[in-house]
Amino acid sequence: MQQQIWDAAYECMPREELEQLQLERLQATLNRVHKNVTCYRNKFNELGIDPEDIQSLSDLTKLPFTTKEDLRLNYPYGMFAVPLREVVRIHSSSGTTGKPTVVGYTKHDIKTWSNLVARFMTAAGVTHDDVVQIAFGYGLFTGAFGLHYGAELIGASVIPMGGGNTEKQIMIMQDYKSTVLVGTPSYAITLVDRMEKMGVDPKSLSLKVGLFGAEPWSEAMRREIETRLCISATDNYGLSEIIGPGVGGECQCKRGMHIFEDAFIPEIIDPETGTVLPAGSTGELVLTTLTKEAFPMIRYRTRDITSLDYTECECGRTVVRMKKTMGRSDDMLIIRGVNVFPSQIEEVLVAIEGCEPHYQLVIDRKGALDTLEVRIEVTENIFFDEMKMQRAFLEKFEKRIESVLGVGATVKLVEPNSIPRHEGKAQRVIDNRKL
Ligand code: DLL
Repeated sequence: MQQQIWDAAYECMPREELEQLQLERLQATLNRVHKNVTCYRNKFNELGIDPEDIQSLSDLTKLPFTTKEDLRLNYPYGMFAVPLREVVRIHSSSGTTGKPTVVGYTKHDIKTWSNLVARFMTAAGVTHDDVVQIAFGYGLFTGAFGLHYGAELIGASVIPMGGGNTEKQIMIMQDYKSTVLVGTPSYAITLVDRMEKMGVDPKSLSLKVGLFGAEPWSEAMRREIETRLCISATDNYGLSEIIGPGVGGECQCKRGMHIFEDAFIPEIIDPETGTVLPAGSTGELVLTTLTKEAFPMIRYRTRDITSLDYTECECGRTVVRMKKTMGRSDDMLIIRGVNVFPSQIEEVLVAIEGCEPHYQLVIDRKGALDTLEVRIEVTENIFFDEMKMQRAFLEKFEKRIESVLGVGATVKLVEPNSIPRHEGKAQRVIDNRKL
């Protein structure tokens, strides 16, 4: 498949050359963090590691992991590798509990970031002829600014719409002839639901591509978005601690998200033991940054569960692809001894007419027994249906959920839009057992 490539020199680099570049950049990064970041210096010293000891990429495993806890302990600026006067931007992660993590960018980091985002936007099919509507919230969250910079660098026309305001989004989409929609996949569903209610035919719009990310979504949800919105829907991945969006994204082959390996080294570890797993295994993604100045991260544990595919992609890019993430290792729930990923519910929901892929799991403990309640947003028709119909609907659900998850659950139907969203991301789990 003939596809545009933004930065072919890096995206299509032969692996041997790429690994040499990674090693040089890794060594430079290690020298800088050892010199400028007390947390890293202390950790390296404790293990008796000197940056000089890292002579090959396989030596990476000698280095300690960095976790969210390290960032919390060094709140707010303790992990910065440059003086604050060189930092031109501060963002913060969207966690819902405790202190947020604070991340910084130098002028050069903003350039790097824009370039990385331009790469995955180009891979998804965005060009300078496009009109890009950004439906992420502008603010401390990295989503809107990141995509905004990438689209501007490509030379597209950017509409900085921001999050929410669904009817206005639709009006702008119609009047300004937006061709690209950027946001969370769950917001794409909210938009298309509202369009249906307003009698707006998605075919009458100019939209052709959707760039969705910031939360897990299944292939079934992709199919639903693509058919209902009549667009090509692509996935992109990132996290504030690493750079925000721009770690990776799908090309038009949609067989995994290309990780830009000249800027990041990905590893997959066993989340229980920390051991690096062989290529192709599923485990927790660990990332090391190679080009960041203000906020370098060494072996950061993302908690996201995925696997890496090093085979060459049809698009011509040689960089590795990560699979859609299954969920987070810290989201994995053990309910009555069974491992449950909240995202498993989504596949069930998308297959049943009348419900939205918006759900929440509430776990409690009654005596020694864990209980699971699954709250599901349903369309208004079903919500206001007769009790008898609702009962039949609920029973169907409970059966399917039990067969997919392997544990029984009580299903509760809730009104559209009643599950809280944080930065547009739905809050999927409430675990009352920990309280
Ligand atoms: O969500 C950065 C971002 C913005 C990525 C816009 C893509 C688009 P945080 O708020 O720090 O940063 O949240 C990072 O969100 O560790 C994943 O658990 C989850 N996440 C991000 N992208 C995806 C994705 C931004 N495509 C956390 N699929 C990450 C699944 C995702 N989960």
